[in-house]
Amino acid sequence: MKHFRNIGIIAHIDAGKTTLTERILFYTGKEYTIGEVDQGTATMDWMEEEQKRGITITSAVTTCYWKPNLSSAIPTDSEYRLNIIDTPGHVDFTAEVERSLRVLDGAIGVFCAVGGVEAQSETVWHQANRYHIPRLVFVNKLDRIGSDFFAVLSQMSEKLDTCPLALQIPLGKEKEFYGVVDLIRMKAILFGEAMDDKTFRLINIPSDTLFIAQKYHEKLIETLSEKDDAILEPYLAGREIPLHNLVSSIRKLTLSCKITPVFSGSAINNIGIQPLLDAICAYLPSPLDLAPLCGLNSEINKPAFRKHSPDEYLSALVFKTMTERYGELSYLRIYSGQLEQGKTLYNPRTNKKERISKLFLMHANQRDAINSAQAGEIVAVIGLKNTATGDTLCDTRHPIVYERMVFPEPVVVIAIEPKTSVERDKLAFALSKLAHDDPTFQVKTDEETAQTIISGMGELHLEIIKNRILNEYKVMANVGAPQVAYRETILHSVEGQGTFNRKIADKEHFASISLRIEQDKSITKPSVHNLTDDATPKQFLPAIEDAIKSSLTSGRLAGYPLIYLKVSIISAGVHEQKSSEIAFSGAASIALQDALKKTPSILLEPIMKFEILTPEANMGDVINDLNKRRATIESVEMLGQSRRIHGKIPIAETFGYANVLRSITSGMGSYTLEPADYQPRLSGAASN
Ligand SMILES: Nc1nc2c(ncn2[C@@H]2O[C@H](COP(=O)(O)OP(=O)(O)OP(=O)(O)O)[C@@H](O)[C@H]2O)c(=O)[nH]1
Ligand SMILES: [Mg+2]
Repeated sequence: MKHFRNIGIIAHIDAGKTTLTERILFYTGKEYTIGEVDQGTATMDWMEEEQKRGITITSAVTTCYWKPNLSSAIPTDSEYRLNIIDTPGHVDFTAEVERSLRVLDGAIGVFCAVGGVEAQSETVWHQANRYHIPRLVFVNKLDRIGSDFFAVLSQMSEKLDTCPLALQIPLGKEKEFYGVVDLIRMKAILFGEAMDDKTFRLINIPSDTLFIAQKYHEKLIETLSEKDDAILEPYLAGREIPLHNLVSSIRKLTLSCKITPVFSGSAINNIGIQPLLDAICAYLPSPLDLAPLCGLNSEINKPAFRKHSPDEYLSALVFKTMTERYGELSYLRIYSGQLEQGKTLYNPRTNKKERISKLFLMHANQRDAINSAQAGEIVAVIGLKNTATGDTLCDTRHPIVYERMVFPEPVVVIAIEPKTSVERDKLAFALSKLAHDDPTFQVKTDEETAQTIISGMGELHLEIIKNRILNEYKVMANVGAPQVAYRETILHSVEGQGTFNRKIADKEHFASISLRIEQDKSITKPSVHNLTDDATPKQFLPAIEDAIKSSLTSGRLAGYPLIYLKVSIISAGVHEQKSSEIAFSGAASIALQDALKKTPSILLEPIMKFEILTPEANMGDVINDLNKRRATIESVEMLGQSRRIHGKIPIAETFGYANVLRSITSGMGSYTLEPADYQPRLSGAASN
């Protein structure tokens, strides 16, 4: 396991993640030819929609092997096993990044040398911070006009709460970019020019780069000495620091997230790939470097721990499911123990046993059947019947539940209806499968109009889903225009009472509840809790919670879900014989409706954080147009001849913005949006 590396490739859209991953597949010998995003031949972008659009939509997993050959500081006789997940950069597919980061041990951030640290790179960086994932950065596209490696270093210091440590600097610039300088060994590395040439050469640093290389070498030693006493002491004594001491210091500081080593290259021109592969082995963690996992023993409701070891009881997390024509493929990260084909596992959430009928090692959409797998591996299985993304699977006699990942709420909705009644069942089937696999895609029926409403993270997300329904599931359906997924909240804190006293199937049911609801902007998903420990009998709390949460999915104002709400149970009336889950569930719903009647509700609209890149010449027009769209402009950044505008805008004002920006900037502008928060919508919103 010492030689396992589970890593993700994360960044802003178009930074070159897939292009880099394709090179990794080629250099490690996994693929014999290089797949290109632009030609629709990338192995990792295997979905039809991905190949057509040249963007990644779904995260793809692969396994390859690498024997380090550049760094004499790590043993070169061992082969490292790299399990890699290439993630999408578009914010609409943020769920793919979240679920991948949840099960990965390390990551490579890919930044464009022209765009620098762009919006989505910042977002995924913070996502990775939440999981304390050690990272390396690959500054890509150094062949592009306007590229600036050192500007990216400064942006990393300014925008990301990390200490970037350049372990390389580029050789040459823009079209003349031709290699990298290894600042640890103080050698230049040149790469074979032919596409299929995997060789590289170490030469002395050319004289025109020597001065700056020495400056950054000294900076490297200085930074390490500031953070690591093992380097400080020889540094102060003026002693030469052996190469392996530098490497082990960098490894130690990377694993504790105190520094981020930075590399340079041009994926499309095959520059800088082998040193990056060496660095993955040298600096990113193996599962053995990680702390034991903490979960919950669901039987006794107490914390439980598992070491990252094949000798422990089995535990694994399902991070992705993919519905296929003949069944469901579930992706697992095995944390402890060993898994064999035919084994029966336990899912504590559903309280059901699951049998693994087949086990696979995945390579994008291709699969190799295997008989067994162990702790530290990422595999896919078929045979699970009642297991969803986020579920833990474990040994049947030793239950453990790990923390689930949290996914954001959808912000855009569209109506969809079958063209004929024959298509109705087919549509329902397609929607349920798509929603099962994608936690940020939801399906709802409008109670008044009986229309099917689907919701997702943005226009592109829903467009892809629409195309999959029409092309993959072959359903003939009409799809409406995108509309805002509004929310509601209450204005005042109020109390409500509810009593349930009914005879159902010859059995009396009784319960009463008194509760308080109040607005709390720190809570996006409604939370329910007991005001005092004995406010309700504990065994009925889950039923009460479920009833309240389901009542909150439809507000009184316009039927939108309620958010920013805290519900406190003040007291409950119990009858020894008659109280039941049904009674408490009924009483909770009545009490909630009673409270909601007493306070006005307001409509909330999703506000998006935007980042717009425009040529300097068009900036005035872009800003004038934004002002008409209720946007708030927060700052403008200079990037050579371009300007990057940051701010916030209601999502309703962004539909079709791609065309608007294209026309203002003659196709030169680009933008990204990501959900920020919800703000009151003053009037005329409910009808969109
Ligand atoms: N000039 C230049 N272009 C590159 C380089 N690497 C990638 N590209 C181009 O950048 C575009 C995006 O590359 P991708 O690899 O699809 O980027 P990505 O980060 O995977 O994008 P998403 O998965 O959609 O977020 C493609 O047109 C690539 O050919 C590079 O080193 N130099
Ligand atoms: Mg990609």
